[in-house]
Amino acid sequence: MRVVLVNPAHTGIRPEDEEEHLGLGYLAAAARSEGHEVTVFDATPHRLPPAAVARRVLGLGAAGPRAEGREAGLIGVSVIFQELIPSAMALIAELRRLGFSGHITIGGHPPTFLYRELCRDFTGFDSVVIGEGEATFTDLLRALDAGDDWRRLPGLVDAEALRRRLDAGLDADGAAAAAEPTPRPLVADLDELPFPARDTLPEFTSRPRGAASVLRSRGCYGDCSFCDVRAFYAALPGSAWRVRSAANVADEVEMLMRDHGIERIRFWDDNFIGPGRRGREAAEELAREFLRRRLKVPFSFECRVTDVDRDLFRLLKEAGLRKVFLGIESVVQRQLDLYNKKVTVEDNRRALRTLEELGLETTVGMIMFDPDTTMDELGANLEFLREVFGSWAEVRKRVAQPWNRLQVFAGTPIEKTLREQGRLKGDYVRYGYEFTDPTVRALYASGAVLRRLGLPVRDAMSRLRRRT
Ligand code: B12
Repeated sequence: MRVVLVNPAHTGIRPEDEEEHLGLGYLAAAARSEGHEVTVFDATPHRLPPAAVARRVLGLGAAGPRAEGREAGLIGVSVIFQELIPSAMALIAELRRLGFSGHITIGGHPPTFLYRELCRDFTGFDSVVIGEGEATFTDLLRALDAGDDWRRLPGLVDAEALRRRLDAGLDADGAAAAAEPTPRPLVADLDELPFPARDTLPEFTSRPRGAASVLRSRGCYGDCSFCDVRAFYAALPGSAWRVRSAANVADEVEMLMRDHGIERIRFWDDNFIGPGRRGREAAEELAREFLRRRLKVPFSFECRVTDVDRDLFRLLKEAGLRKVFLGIESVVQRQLDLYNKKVTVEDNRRALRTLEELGLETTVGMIMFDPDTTMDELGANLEFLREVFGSWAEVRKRVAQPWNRLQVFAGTPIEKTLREQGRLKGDYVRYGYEFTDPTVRALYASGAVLRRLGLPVRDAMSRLRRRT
């Protein structure tokens, strides 16, 4: 079957931060391994609006190398960011308006948690793939190709059936329960998955950027209240944290270096260091495999502060580790507890110190604004950042988004908490909440403006302090 996979443009990502969509690369490779003809169109590097993406996918107007869509049996639309739901739905509406009559399926983290709402609020798509997509997607293609019934496949929501039940006036819970998909077990052995089809992502692999994204494991043992990863994998039967063998990862990295001239690797594992001894041993094995093959490829990853272990990280550095992203989030214990980080302020300090001593470049993620943030807490976080990084210029370089506020995503514990407290505002595209402290509210708003002007956060604070 001819298949087109599409990612709507994420215009919120700065061009230098764009990453290849590994999920679509994995799906393309899985479908190809069963003989399907697959193309991928990631609209992010092109920054095209949904209507233009639909025309491009269907080969209307500017006929490019990807004019195959019209004859496709299936178009798959990825929704990995909640804020892209409107673009994805507009794209689907436009595909239908332009006459595409094949199957349209959607998948990703947001649809996994919001399939009921999406079926209630939008038409145009036929099915929703829940959770990890490879096996459900290939089953769907096989069934469509053979003319078999696809509606009751595990891991799949029949969107039309769910809409009918909702229209028939069943209450939302009853309707959902009646059309609940059968869970699809997680991929037990990640080594069995074919490598992401890199030729379907030419915008990235043909760029003279020299860096590629690789996914070595899936799942995280942490349970941070703002993150949906645990719910995404834990909702499905099977071990939520799985890691590829060191040899399998090194094979992919070698291929990227050989076939695509890649010189740097960014591992996008939810948490590079997995749980307990098994997690550490797997990281060690990878380091030893890189050293044994003399890959000498600089790499980066993200992990939890409590994973930073001097001996392990020394070995990883020897194997090529250069850069670590740590989700510090805060040095206020109330916030660390609210985010369920299960770490102390001292754990944060220790991890930063160890990485510094090992000479590893460290960037950190902070969530300084939550609904109950106080001015004193903001001050404590800013002081900490300045103390550990030495200057405000360095803070701006090392902190991914200093003015970050707690974002609420579907499927996360914080979504549930704020809803139960009656504090969740807005709809699922962009949940919001009010700050309790009016000064913090004003500061956040002014900070957003200052940020756009490129002024430092500290100025915003001192100006506001002078005014209050
Ligand atoms: C790499 C990455 C990025 C990259 C961009 C990735 C891209 N392609 O555009 C960068 C670094 C730019 C980024 C940025 C951000 N990210 Co990010 N990112 C990731 C990360 C770590 C890995 C993505 C990945 O490769 N996954 C692995 C593949 C295999 O999984 P997948 O993409 O989900 O695809 C599978 C299934 O979902 C499904 N599927 C997906 N699409 C489709 C489509 C079809 C048709 C089908 C059938 C199935 C299907 O099948 C796939 C194969 O199994 C994920 C975490 C994660 N586990 O996914 C977060 C994640 C996507 N990011 C997230 C967030 C919040 C952000 C930021 C907002 C963070 C921030 N505060 O700055 C920013 C947003 C950008 C901005 N406004 O600046 C959230 C999204 C939550 C949400 N519900 O919206 C995630 C889930 C992390 C989390 N747990 O909270 N991110």
